[in-house]
Amino acid sequence: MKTLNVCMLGTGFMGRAHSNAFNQVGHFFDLPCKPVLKVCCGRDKEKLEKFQKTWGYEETETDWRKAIERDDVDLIDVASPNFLHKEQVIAAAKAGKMIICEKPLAMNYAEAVEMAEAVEKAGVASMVSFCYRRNPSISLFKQLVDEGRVGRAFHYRAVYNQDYTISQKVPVGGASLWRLDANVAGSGVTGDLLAHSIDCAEWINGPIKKVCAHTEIFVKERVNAVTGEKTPITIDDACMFLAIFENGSMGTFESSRYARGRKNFNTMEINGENGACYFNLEEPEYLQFFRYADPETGRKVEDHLTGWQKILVTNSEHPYMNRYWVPGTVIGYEHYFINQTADFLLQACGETPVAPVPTIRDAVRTQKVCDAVLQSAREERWIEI
Ligand code: SOE
Repeated sequence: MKTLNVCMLGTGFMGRAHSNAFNQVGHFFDLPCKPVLKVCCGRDKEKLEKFQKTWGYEETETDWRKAIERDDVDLIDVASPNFLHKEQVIAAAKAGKMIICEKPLAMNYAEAVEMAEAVEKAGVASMVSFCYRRNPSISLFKQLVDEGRVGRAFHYRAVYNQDYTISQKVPVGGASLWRLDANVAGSGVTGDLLAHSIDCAEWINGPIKKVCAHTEIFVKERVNAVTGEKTPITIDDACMFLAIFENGSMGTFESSRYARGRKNFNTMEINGENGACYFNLEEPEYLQFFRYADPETGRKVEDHLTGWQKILVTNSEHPYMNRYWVPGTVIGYEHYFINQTADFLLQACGETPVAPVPTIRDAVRTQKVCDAVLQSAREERWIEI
């Protein structure tokens, strides 16, 4: 079988999630090629060596430019902090490598456009890691909408809340808290969390036409984990925005890292003429579906039978589930990464994925909406996308 040598840039949370996916994907999917963990790259030597041993990389490299240019590498996986994405993706494209990039794609829309142009010029396969699309319940959510079971959409609602920055004592910067530093992350919850919500929303309900947002910074200063100095915080800690979709439906989006009690609370709901769907990542194996009318006949479901149905998404007929265990047994967070890696490898090798992957060009669109949200908050007005 053809092998595909992987170079991983980054040894943090996402470096681990992606490495695990490469190790596991061949156990569950019939692939035309076998990923080989060739080299991992990071700046901290000790951490890098531990990472290499844990995930089984053949070699290590501390200079990402050298790693990208290696002749024995086919695929660059950009799992580094956001400010590095642009340079690394463009270098990978110029070197003719396939690219997987973590979200948010870039620090801003202008960077994202440059990246997409470089990738298209090089003609290389790409994917941005919007992993939640590959949760089987969210995939089923999209399937039901595409099958017309929701019908004309009126409302779309997304919430993505966490609570890990409430304490003023949480520092900014360093390996674990770079997401609070505007120079490293680009934006706060808008790029980190709402990018997921926007990606799913547009995938399921079509393009957003305009947005009106408000953002908040609750803790204005934090100690920098590296320098020990007090540093002003400039990223959005919380963001809420209204959206109008091109199909005429109305959207509300809310995200915060100050939602006490919420750890990774990612929900989405659509309400249409024929039905509704609701997903909550705290119960990731379920999709809730309200059937009002049959999409084919238009006939209304009998009154005494209408109500929310809680579908346990573990049957072999459900997206991705025929690759795993028997009905009734659930899969978890790491499987969204395994599923997206399978789709990427299938698509890149000319075979049919379960669902087409979001390319770097697709993610430019998400970045455009994120930028419009932040602009709207700054200028306190509606912004057309
Ligand atoms: C932030 O805490 C974070 O790790 C995001 O960066 C991920 O994209 C999200 O899926 C989980 O939360």
